[in-house]
Amino acid sequence: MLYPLMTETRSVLSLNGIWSFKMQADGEHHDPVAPLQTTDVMAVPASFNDQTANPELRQHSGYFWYERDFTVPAALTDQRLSLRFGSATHEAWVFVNGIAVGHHKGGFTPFELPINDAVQAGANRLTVKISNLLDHSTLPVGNYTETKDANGNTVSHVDENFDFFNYAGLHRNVNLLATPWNRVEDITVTPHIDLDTTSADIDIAVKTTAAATVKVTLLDEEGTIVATANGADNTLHLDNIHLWQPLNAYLYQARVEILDGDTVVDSYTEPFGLRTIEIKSGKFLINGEPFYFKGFGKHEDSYVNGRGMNEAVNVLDLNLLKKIGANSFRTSHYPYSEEMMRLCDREGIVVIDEVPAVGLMPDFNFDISSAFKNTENPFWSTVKTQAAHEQALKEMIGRDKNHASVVIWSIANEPATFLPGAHDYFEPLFKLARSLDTQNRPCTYINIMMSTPDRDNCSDLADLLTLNRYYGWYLQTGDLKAAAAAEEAELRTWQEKWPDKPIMFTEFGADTVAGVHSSYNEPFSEEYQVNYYDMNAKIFDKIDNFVGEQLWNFADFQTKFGINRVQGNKKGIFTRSREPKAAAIWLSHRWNSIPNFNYKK
Ligand code: GCB
Repeated sequence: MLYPLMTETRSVLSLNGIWSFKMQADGEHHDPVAPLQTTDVMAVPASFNDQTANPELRQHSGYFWYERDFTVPAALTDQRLSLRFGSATHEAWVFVNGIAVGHHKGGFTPFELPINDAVQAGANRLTVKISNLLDHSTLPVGNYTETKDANGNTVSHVDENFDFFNYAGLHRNVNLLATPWNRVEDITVTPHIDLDTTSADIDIAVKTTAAATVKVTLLDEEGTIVATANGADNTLHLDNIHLWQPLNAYLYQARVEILDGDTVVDSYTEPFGLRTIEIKSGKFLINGEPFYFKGFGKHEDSYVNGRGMNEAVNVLDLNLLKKIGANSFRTSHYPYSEEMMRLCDREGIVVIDEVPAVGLMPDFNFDISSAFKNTENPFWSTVKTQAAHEQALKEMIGRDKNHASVVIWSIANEPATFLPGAHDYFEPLFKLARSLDTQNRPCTYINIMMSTPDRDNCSDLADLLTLNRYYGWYLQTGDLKAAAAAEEAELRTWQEKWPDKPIMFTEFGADTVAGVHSSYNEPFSEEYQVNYYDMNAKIFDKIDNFVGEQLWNFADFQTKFGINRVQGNKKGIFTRSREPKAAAIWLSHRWNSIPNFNYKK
């Protein structure tokens, strides 16, 4: 799906700002034919949860209404008008002037709804009903229950089956788009790069809404035309190419035009980078060289905005990431905003892109040792997420397929692959992901600690082994010596079992309360976090096929209430307000001395 761009033929009008807002109380209904009766307001884009001073609203599970007026300029009414939501979390029903114009389920991907039949030039009213409900058919997976209140009304409850707060609302940009009727609908860029001759054949496939005369122009970073072609399916040849390199990005632009004689009917420009990705003999090669991942699992999470897009925080996070010597992150546990993906392309940040498939386990809790015993749970025969999972993969890959920054698709975070039935569930999803990506990026799932080499049922499906391990935290708590022995033994077993698959940690970490110190290496202290990372680093350096360390987490983040969390998860290297803990200094020394390439000879 194309990002909304203003071009000579297209207008993008922002509908961000202050909207009217109303929580739908249990037993209440609202007919969008009438304007919303409310005095509450919410800023968009942002989660609604942390903008309110009302605890009941913050925690409410159910339905919410957003509404605002907007003006359609008369000059645009001849064009195709649509509303485009960067995301609406988790399900949205959209009405214009009380008329239903569309619906979307899935809280982390964009959708666009045509509205010509519902709008007029001048004043219009836009109403959006949102649900934040999750259950065993949605991604993420929530535990849904109902009770009755004193008036007999149904009260919904969602218990997150995962470790982040269920923020909701209009999380990303809302725009009114005016585009030509005959327009460019999609562009797929597939480079075939010859590293020896530094040349590339670039397939550009253009989807238009009707048969059209298409012209493609490739421009380099200076804006110089480097190739042109006519037609919707073309291969353009470039010599002396500039590669997109980690932390040294180079972006070309593909300008795609629909022509009617000399008249430009539609015009759209898609940025893209040239880089190769290959897995060979246990190494992860970018542009032919063994790459070492240094970085983080992150969250879209900041004060007040919640999970809402916060571009200033995105810029700061990438600056901190570069300063600490990192080169990559994972979009744990859902696709991040399109703005963040474009920023990563531009900054040369390497991204593992993840669908919101989190919570695919029987019962989320922190007692890992008990789950080791639970090997016969029929979870995979009861879960109903297959359709949502397919849709989420289609929408994520459809949105992000052209991003040079994306080097791996993550098909799930910590699914219970140690339980029977996991392989049957995942095999079609891996097939689907591979069929959707013309760039053939490696696919993986993020392996949970209980899925050890002897118990995991799915590692044959993944191109590499991406492991989340908490030796020294959830297991061997406070005993780094025992943790080190267990961790090294497991890594060696994986390497023996799959000698050609690169191995990396996609999570490892220790909760650390900034300002807590200890002379006794106590868990939760800043000292323990440093020692924990030091212990891990020594093991990583001993394992030949270990190609990267993405720790958990970049910053402290908000979670649901619970006895294991004090105002959220404290495994950040930075606090939630992005101040460094002691481990940030330690990491900066380590990572700034590890090259991006050829670390493991
Ligand atoms: C995990 C999850 C992540 C949690 C983390 C933790 O394995 O993937 O979502 O936040 O552990 O801190 O427990």
